[in-house]
Amino acid sequence: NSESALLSDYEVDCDPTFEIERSNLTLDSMLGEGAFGEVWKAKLKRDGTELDVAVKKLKISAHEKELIDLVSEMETFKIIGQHENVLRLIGCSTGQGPLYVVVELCKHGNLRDFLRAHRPKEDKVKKSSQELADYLEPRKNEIADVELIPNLTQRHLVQFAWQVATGMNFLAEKKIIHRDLAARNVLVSEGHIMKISDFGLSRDVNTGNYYKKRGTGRLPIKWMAVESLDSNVYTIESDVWSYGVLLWEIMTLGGTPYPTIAMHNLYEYLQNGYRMESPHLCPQEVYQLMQACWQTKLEDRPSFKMIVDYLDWMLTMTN
Ligand code: ACK
Repeated sequence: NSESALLSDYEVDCDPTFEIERSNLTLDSMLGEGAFGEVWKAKLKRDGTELDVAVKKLKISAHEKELIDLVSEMETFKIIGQHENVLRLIGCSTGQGPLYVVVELCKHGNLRDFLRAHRPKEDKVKKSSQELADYLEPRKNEIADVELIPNLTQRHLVQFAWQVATGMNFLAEKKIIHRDLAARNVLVSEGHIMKISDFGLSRDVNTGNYYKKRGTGRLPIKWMAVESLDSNVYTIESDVWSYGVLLWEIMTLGGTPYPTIAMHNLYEYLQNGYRMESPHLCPQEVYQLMQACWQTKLEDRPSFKMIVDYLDWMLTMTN
């Protein structure tokens, strides 16, 4: 199964508004890879200048399923439009050769690893067993381009959370459900701007055209709302639940949610009303927001608009 054979099977439409001439792209180095896809740092020649970009492409090992995922991610990108806190599609190369999806480059990598890079190296503070378990997890290779924020404060963290909520509010207005919101799927670009990414699973609730099962068959269990675990229901409100888990990840500098609970037991815990404790030194107002996001009843959870307003209020109060 070569990529071009797959492409010809599925006839990826050339969309002139987005088409990028393949010869204007130079792939420099690989930023990351999964089983079936790769992300490359690349240069795009455009109007006499060179722009740093990221290129998503499939590996030879990819199947039609992964191609469909990548194509629908691209289509979702196109209908989303532009927002500062949502990863922007620059264009794509369809025509002859493998499909390239070209997006803006986020030089600081994903939010989870970015936060983890800010943890003190030598930690003399006594830790709870939960935090300890989390610390023992191997740290991903440091990303070459990560510029640490000196003296990262709670305020920075709340600002990150505000940015993500703003991007999610924009998606919610467009009736897009993300379905895989997590710190690993938020990218950090120049100036520490948060960009929501990974629309491989997202779905336009108007048309239902963008529904897909997860590529690898793995589900983001620890980010899933109780009703998604229970009956596979995904809504804007289940994205709000995941946002609460992401907020927890932010306030723990990239902690792993429910570190002491095995994935197969999680549903029962949640059903019995168990929720994660407040992270160490987390402002009460932020923990209350997490708890609101984890309400069992969908209608009891705040909307992204309410979350943005609430965080706005917090940032104003602590200015
Ligand atoms: O965690 P990372 O550094 O951030 O490694 C993964 C890898 O590629 C596979 O997804 C990184 N990545 C994905 N999209 C981009 C992008 N637009 N800019 C920079 N890095 C990216 C991601």
